[in-house]
Amino acid sequence: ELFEQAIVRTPSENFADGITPGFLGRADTALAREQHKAYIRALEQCGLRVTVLAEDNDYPDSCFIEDPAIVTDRVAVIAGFQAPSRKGEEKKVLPLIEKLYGTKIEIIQSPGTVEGGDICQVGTHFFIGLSRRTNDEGARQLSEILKKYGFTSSTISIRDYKSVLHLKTGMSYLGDHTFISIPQIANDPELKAFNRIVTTEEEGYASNCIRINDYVIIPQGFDRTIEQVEKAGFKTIPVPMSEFEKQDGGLSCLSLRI
Ligand code: CIR
Repeated sequence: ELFEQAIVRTPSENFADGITPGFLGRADTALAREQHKAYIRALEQCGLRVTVLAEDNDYPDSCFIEDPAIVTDRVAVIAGFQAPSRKGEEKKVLPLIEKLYGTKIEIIQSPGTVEGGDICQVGTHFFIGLSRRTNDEGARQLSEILKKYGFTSSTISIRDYKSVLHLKTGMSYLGDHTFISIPQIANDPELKAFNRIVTTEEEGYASNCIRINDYVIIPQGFDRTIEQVEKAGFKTIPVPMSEFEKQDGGLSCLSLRI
């Protein structure tokens, strides 16, 4: 699949006040902004046109712009947040989504919740993560919507994996029939038919990476995983992610890719 453009949002002044498990210490907003710039450069290196939305201090987690919407080549789905402090972020991306998708927009309705980080596209199929953030009703609504637009879907539950926030926190599709995932998810029956690159426990964070056109953008410093991905035949662009990792945010989370 070819991508042409990406949407990102600059980390806000109060970025460090977002939801975090706290294990890795307090995030440094200035550094997060530096890292965000490097991320944009990596997207551009992959050939994407990048739209940078202004920081939004109403929502400290708003740079994680993958969560409020699910974008496809046929329809955009406005997500429904489970996380109370993030409810409303979806309204902030709506104007831009309307500009891009016109009437081809669907909305997850309460009590359904779906966060974009739980959605993993593989061609015309979508894996929907059942997580602490995406509930069964949200998944049901999303699968109906996808069906209406000619897509198929299935679910993968990550609710037993306490440290995994969203499905894509622990796995990514790299194209060419290949997944990368943390050890727990690698054995899920849904992934059986694919080639799998499995990270070590220690390098699980690097299982969230993104294939864009000819490259895989992947967190810097996860050398074993980067080597595995390169060995599998992919070209990598490592980018620094430490401040986003502190906020439980994955690399995919920082952009919407269309
Ligand atoms: C949150 O807990 O919602 C944010 N601190 C991080 C969201 C990261 N989203 C993602 O990896 N898809």
